[in-house]
Amino acid sequence: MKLYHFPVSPNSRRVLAVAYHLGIELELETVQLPKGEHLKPGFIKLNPNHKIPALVDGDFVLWESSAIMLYLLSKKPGNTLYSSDPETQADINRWLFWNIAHWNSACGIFIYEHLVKKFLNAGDPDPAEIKKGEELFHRFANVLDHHLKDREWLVGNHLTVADYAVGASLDLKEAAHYPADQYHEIKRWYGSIEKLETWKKSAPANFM
Ligand SMILES: N[C@@H](CCC(=O)N[C@@H](CS)C(=O)NCC(=O)O)C(=O)O
Repeated sequence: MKLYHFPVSPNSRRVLAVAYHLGIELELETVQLPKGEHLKPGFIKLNPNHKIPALVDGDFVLWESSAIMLYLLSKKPGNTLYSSDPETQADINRWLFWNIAHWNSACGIFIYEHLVKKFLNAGDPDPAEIKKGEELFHRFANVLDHHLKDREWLVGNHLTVADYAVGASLDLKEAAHYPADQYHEIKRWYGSIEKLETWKKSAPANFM
């Protein structure tokens, strides 16, 4: 299986970490976003949204990081990152959807304003966008921080794909200036993710 990715992207990293965790070897193809490689016809054919990550498994092409993680999990039945219990499964899925719909999007505003714009020479962060980002970030960080009280992991009592999914959105929290200082439970939990060998292995070699 081949993963088209950009190493610095949290959307790529969550997939990579899950693949390492499952012991699935992926052929990696870097799509240089700063050079616009995701806009070239060859890549658009794979993902018309021109977004990484994208996975190619024979004739099957899959995009969206959460869908890719679930596909990888389905290749390793009985793995501990997912569950066959319907309630636990639904709970994990809840966090995967929440992440893409709310959390990742809130974090993405800071990534775009503080990092991507620099690489595109697109000017300084827009104060109105940062304000919108702060409102969204605090709204959802409060939910996450509250949920994590007295819990080691997001679902049940062991690491699941939900931790990789939601945690990856925090990957660029310092570089992109997330307003995250006050969220102590999130900090503690993310610290546990940072200690995982699979997480360390999925880190980009260079920042950009
Ligand atoms: N919801 C998508 C988000 C993917 C995404 O936003 N990827 C960014 C990099 S972090 C991208 O490729 N952006 C290029 C573009 O939008 O043109 C996923 O989970 O895979």
